[in-house]
Amino acid sequence: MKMITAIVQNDDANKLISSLREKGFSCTKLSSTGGFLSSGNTTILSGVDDDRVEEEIEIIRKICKTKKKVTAAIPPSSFSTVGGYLPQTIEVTVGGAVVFVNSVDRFEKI
Ligand code: 2BA
Repeated sequence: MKMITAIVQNDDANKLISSLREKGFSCTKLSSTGGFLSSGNTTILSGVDDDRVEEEIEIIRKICKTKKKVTAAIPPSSFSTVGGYLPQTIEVTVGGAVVFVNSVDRFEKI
């Protein structure tokens, strides 16, 4: 078994969860915050049999699209050091999804 951890944009999360459930994948949705932009995103945890990992990743790939976000050239988390200075903005490409696949040593429902 593997644990898929997918960090996705909030806009994509509900559609992704519905699609995963339709195909029989179990998942848990967590509210999370990106370290760079300090804005909300969604982390989805999904335990999946080894032979279905690629199928789940394909669903994530299909639904989670890249997006452009405009942020301060100095990320929001360091605003307090800037004082009255208005920082320049930069455009960053976020997502579609950041996906980690880890092996699960043991899985039990008790
Ligand atoms: P954030 O950390 O808020 O990053 C949002 C986007 O900002 C990133 O999109 C990337 O395009 C850009 N970015 C991040 N760090 C940067 C930097 N030092 N300089 C310039 N641009 C930077 P994604 O790469 O698609 O990441 C989306 C979200 O996924 C991240 O939100 C973070 O929550 C998570 N993430 C990405 N890589 C990760 C990792 N290695 N470990 C854990 N979480 C990760």
